[in-house]
Amino acid sequence: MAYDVASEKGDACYSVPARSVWRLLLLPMFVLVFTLLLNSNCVSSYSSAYLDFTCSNSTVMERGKLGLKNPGVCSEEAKHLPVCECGFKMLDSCFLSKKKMLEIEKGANDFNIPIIRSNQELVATTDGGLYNPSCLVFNSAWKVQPLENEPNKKLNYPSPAGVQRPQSDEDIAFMSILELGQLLKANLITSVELTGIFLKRLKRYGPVLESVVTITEELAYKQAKEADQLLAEGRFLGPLHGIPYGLKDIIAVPNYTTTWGSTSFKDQVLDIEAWVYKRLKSAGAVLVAKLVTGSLAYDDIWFGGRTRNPWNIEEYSTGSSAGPASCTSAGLVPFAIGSETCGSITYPASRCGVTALRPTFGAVGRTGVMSIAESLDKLGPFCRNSVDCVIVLDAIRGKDPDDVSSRDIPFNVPFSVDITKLTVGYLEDAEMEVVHVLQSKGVNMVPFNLSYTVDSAQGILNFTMDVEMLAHFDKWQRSNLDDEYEAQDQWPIELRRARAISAVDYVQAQRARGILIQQVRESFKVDAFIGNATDWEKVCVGNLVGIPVVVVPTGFKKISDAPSNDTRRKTTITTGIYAPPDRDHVALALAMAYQSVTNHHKQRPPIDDLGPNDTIPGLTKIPVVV
Ligand SMILES: *[C@@H]1O[C@H](CO)[C@@H](O)[C@H](O)[C@H]1NC(C)=O
Ligand SMILES: *[C@@H]1O[C@H](CO)[C@@H](O)[C@H](O)[C@H]1NC(C)=O
Ligand SMILES: *[C@@H]1O[C@H](CO)[C@@H](O)[C@H](O)[C@H]1NC(C)=O
Ligand SMILES: *[C@@H]1O[C@H](CO)[C@@H](O)[C@H](O)[C@H]1NC(C)=O
Ligand SMILES: *[C@@H]1O[C@H](CO)[C@@H](O)[C@H](O)[C@H]1NC(C)=O
Ligand SMILES: *[C@@H]1O[C@H](CO)[C@@H](O)[C@H](O)[C@H]1NC(C)=O
Ligand SMILES: CC(=O)N[C@H]1CO[C@H](CO)[C@@H](O)[C@@H]1O
Repeated sequence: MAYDVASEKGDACYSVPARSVWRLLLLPMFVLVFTLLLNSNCVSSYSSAYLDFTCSNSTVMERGKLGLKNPGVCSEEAKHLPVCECGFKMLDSCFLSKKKMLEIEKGANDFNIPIIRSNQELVATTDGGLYNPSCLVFNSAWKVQPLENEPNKKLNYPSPAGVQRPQSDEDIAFMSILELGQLLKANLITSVELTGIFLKRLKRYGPVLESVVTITEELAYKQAKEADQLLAEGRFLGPLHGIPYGLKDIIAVPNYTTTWGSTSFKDQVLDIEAWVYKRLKSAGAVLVAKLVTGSLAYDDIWFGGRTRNPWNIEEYSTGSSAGPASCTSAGLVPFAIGSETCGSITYPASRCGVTALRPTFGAVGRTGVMSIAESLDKLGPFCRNSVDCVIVLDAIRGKDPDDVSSRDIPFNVPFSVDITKLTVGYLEDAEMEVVHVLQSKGVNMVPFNLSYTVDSAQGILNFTMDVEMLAHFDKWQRSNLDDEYEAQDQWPIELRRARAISAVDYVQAQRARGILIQQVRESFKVDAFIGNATDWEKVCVGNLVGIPVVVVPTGFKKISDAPSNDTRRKTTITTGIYAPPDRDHVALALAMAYQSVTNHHKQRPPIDDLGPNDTIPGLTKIPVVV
C-alpha cells in the first residue's frame, strides 16, 4: 500500500524533502505523469493495485513518449509520493486527508470521467473553438447605474369584492395576499394584528415542522406599525402593503443571523440588506421570519433539524427551500421567498403542495444571497395561488445594479393574456386534469415532446453547479469545515469530487450547455407546455436553460402505509407549467386560468389533527402558545 487510508491527517504531501528548490522543475512532471495515469487503465480498473503506483514508476518508455527533458528528477523526488497524492499536490489540495483522496478518486471514476468523455465528444472533436461557444457571457460593466425612477411600471391587480374578516385566525392565515390586502384597506384588520396572528402560528407550528430558523419579531412589529401608520395617512404602497412574509435563510437581513442553514455559519450576522429584501421592504411587506434552507442550500437537513411536510408530517419537505414551502403550506406565512439552483423551488413546492414560481434566470436580483452557482441560482415566490405569485414577482423583479446576471425581464400583464390564442403542449407525464381544464377554457392543447439530442444534461448540471459552488466555498472546504456538514453524503462528497474537475472540462460543459440551449430553443414550438415538475431530467434542463416554471397543486392521493383509512394525511400531486425565457406571464396566466375553476390549492394540511386513529409517535408535541 502506498499510503495509509486510515490516517485522517491531511499533511502527507508536505513530507517531501527539498520542496522549495525542486518545485518549479517538478510540477510539469507531476502533471504529465498524473495525466498519463488517468488516461491509462488505472482509473477504469479501480483496485488496490492502483495504490501501488508512484510517480517514480512511470517507465523510461513512457517518459520518452512524454518527451520530458529531465525524467530523472521526478523519479528521485517522487519516490515517496503515491500518484494520488501527486495529483492532489498538483491541484494545490494537500489539505485533504488520505481517506478523502480515495473517496474522491472513486467519485471521479464513477461520475466525472463519463461526463468528461461525453462533453469531449460533443464539443471537443475539432480544434480552434470556432463552434459551440460557451454560453457563459462575461459582463465587463463595473456597475450598471440604477435608473432614477422606478424602472418598471407596476401592474394593476383585480380587487376581490366583498371580502369579510373571518371569525378564526386560522381562516385569516389561509387567505391570499389580495384578500388580506382588502381586509387591510377596508380597515377590518391592522398589519400589527395580522403580524401577531402569523407570529403565533410560527411559534406554535415552527418547532413541529422544524421549518423556522429565526422569528424576526421586533423588526416585524416595527415594519407593521409603519405600514399601519402609512395606511392611516391614506398612503397605500400596493398589494404587499402590510402583508407578512418569510425569507429563506440564505437571504441577508441586517441585525439577524443569516445562517445558510449550516452549522459552520449558524452565528453569522451579515450587515447586508439583500436586494430582494429591499424590494419587499419598499413594497410595504412585513418580514416575520427567516425560514429554513437545507444546509448550504441543499435538501431539507439543516443545523437545527430536518424540515417536515405539513401534508404528512411523518415525511420531510425535501429542499432546499424547505422552510418557504413548509411554512407557506401550513399557513405560517402568506408567502415566502425561496431559491432554486436545481430543484430547490420545484421539489419542496411539489412535496408540500404549494403554488410556486421559478422565474426566468436573471428576473430577480441576488445581491446579498448566498450563491451556489451564479449561472444557475434564481429567487422565486411560494404562495397560496398563482395570482399571488404574480404580485410578488412584480414587486421583486428587475435589474439589480450589483448582480450582473440580473436584468429587466419584459413582464407583460398576466391578467390580460388571451389564453384562447395560446397553443400549449402537454408531455406524456402531464397531469391530464390540467390539460382538460385548460382545454375547456379554450386553450389549444396539443401533445408535445421537448426534443434535444444532448444526453448529458444531468452531468452538465453537476459540473456547472459543483464547480461554481466549490469556487464559493473553497475556504470552507480547505479548512475541513465540511467535516461538520450536517449530511456527509451530500455537499462534502460532491464538492471534493469537484476538485478533480479541470477548468478545461468545465468550459467544455458550458459549450455542451450551449448546444442544449440551442436545441431546446428550436424544439420549443409551443407557447408553453405542461409536464411533471419534479422529473430530474426536466429540472436539470429547465435550470441549465433558465426557463420559468409554475408549480401548481393538482390533487391528492392516499399516503402509503396509512395507519387508518380516515387519516387526514395525504400525498400531494402537482404539475409544472413551463414557458420560454421571459414568458413567465404566459405560464402564470395559464396557472391562474386553471386555479380559477379548481380548489386543490385551497386545501389546508393537517398538522395537529391527523384524523381518527392516526398518531405519529416520537414527534415533538405541539406547544400551545397564547
Ligand atoms: C441594527 O440595530 C441597531 C441597534 O440595535 C440599530 O441602531 C440599527 O439601525 C439596526 N440596523 C438596521 C439596518 O436595522
Ligand atoms: C413523444 O415521444 C414518445 C417516446 O419517444 C412517443 O411515443 C410519442 O409519440 C411522442 N409524442 C409526440 C407528440 O411527438
Ligand atoms: C450528479 O450528482 C449527484 C449527486 O452526487 C449524483 O447522485 C448523480 O448521479 C450525478 N449525475 C451524474 C450524471 O453524474
Ligand atoms: C414526476 O416525476 C417524479 C420523478 O420521476 C415521480 O416521482 C412523480 O411520481 C412524477 N409525478 C407525476 C405526477 O407523474
Ligand atoms: C381500509 O378500508 C379497506 C376497504 O375499504 C379495508 O380493506 C382495509 O382493511 C381498511 N384498512 C384499515 C387500516 O382500516
Ligand atoms: C379506532 O381504533 C379503534 C380500536 O383500534 C376502533 O375500535 C375504532 O373503530 C377506530 N376508529 C376509527 C374512526 O377508525
Ligand atoms: C517506489 C516504488 O514503488 N518503486 C517500484 C517501481 O516498480 C518496481 C517494479 O516494477 C518496484 O520494484 C519498485 O519498488
